[in-house]
Amino acid sequence: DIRPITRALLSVSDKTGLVDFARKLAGHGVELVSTGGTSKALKEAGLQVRDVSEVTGFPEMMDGRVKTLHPKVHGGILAVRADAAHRAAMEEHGIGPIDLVVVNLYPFEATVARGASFDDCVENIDVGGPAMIRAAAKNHGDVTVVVDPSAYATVLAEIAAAGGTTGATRRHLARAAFARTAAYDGAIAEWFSSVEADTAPPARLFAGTLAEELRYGENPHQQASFYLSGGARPGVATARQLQGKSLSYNNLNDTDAAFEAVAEFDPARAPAVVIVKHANPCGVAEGASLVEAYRKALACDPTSAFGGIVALNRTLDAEAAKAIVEIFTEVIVAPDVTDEAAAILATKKNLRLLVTGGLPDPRGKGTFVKSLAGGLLVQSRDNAVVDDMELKVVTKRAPTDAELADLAFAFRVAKHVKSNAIVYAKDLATVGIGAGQMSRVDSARIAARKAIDAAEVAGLAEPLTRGSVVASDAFFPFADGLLTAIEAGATAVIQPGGSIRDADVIAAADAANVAMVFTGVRHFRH
Ligand code: 93A
Repeated sequence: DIRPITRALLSVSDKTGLVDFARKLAGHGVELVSTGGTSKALKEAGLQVRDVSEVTGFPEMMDGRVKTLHPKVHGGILAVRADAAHRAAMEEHGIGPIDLVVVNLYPFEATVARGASFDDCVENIDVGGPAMIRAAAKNHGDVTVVVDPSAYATVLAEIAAAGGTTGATRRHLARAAFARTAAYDGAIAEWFSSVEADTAPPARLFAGTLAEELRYGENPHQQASFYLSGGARPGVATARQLQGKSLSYNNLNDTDAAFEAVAEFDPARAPAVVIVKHANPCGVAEGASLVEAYRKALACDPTSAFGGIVALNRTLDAEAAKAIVEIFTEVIVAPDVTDEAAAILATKKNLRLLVTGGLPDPRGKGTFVKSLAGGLLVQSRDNAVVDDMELKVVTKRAPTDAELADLAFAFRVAKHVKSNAIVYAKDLATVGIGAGQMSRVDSARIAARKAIDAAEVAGLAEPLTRGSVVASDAFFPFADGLLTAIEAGATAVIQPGGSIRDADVIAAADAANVAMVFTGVRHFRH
């Protein structure tokens, strides 16, 4: 299924590699047809080019808005070569075949990015280019379409080897072509919603650019890929990987969870560390140094931390790096890393190290997309932060300052634990985390049980939940979950409140001299 190339239409805004490519095409006897600026560039390089206006019999007009939108162009691209009626139509109307379409579009995204005026952005919406790209991609059975200079070499190599392109390459290029026009239109729609109103729903739901084909998905029998959706937020998508194997689907998912969680902790206040397993934190702590924060986080659940993801809110230093490599860790992610720390990690070849260049703003806006069978769910990012909440003391006893600090800490963590989330904390470190249970009381029990296990590992007389505080991501529907926490040793509680049985829950707290605050804000996460 080799298709020879006799005539190429070149119309590109990004002229990278153009002259060299066109010269080599001409060397293979390909006739070159081109639009204004592209044609000029080729002629200046001494190549023989036919202007598209000569082919169409129309001048380029209306500031270039109409240059290639003509049957002599589109007929030449869309005609099915093996179809006698199509060939007859070509003959009748004097349409010559176009076997190769080389188009890259008006730089709409770059125009928006440089803050150009509304009219400037509109003028940079390409119409003729996408039409040719889509026509060529549709007719990939006969026609080769190239939308990016990175494909020039492949096309030349096939022409040199076989006198034309292979069907597999044409199909692959067609896919890339539709991906490009889809992303282009997505960017335009998104720009319109951004100028319309702050509140307009995102126009572009799944028009990211393919960053990487992943080895597999959550499981080896699932296929997966990783798309970038744009935006300059520091995070896993834009991070630089300094060492280690490429990231798997699960690595990316877990590392994102870890980094978003650690970003809740203002680096100006204290160093903080989050350890994640299966997208849930299994240890979180602030400390006087990163290494102290790491050891405190690790102590929460050292069993689960094995093979985990470690996220830090400050530049990773040598002391912390030494501590982290003491156990098997899959990924480390931090805003930056010192040379000394990087050298320590370099001894662990398989350890993946990501630097992000900064932390995302926990209060920043964003869009979350989740797929369900036959549709997508879209919501704004949970950017509520406990420091902004009006905490209401609902019990007879108010929390002490130390309890209050731990309560805010625990609620910050609970935001990043899958619901139902129960988080025990003491001295700005988690001491028990219950995640993802269908019943809140089970989460409270599991978190307490994990604290008992951690105490055993550490050889402590009693679990660290004694004298701890507890956070719940949503209200306690009954007193039972709270009673479990009190039994485990919690002396103060933070929760949204709002249950019809709040009075029962408050009475249970008062009976145990436990202090409780309501946040009025819920942090479900699923
Ligand atoms: O304004 S357009 O939408 N109308 C057209 O008919 C048309 N044909 C090609 N833009 C059109 N193009 C675009 O012009 C191509 O997609 C390419 O980006 C650009 C190349 O123009 P020049 O060769 O003049 O630099």
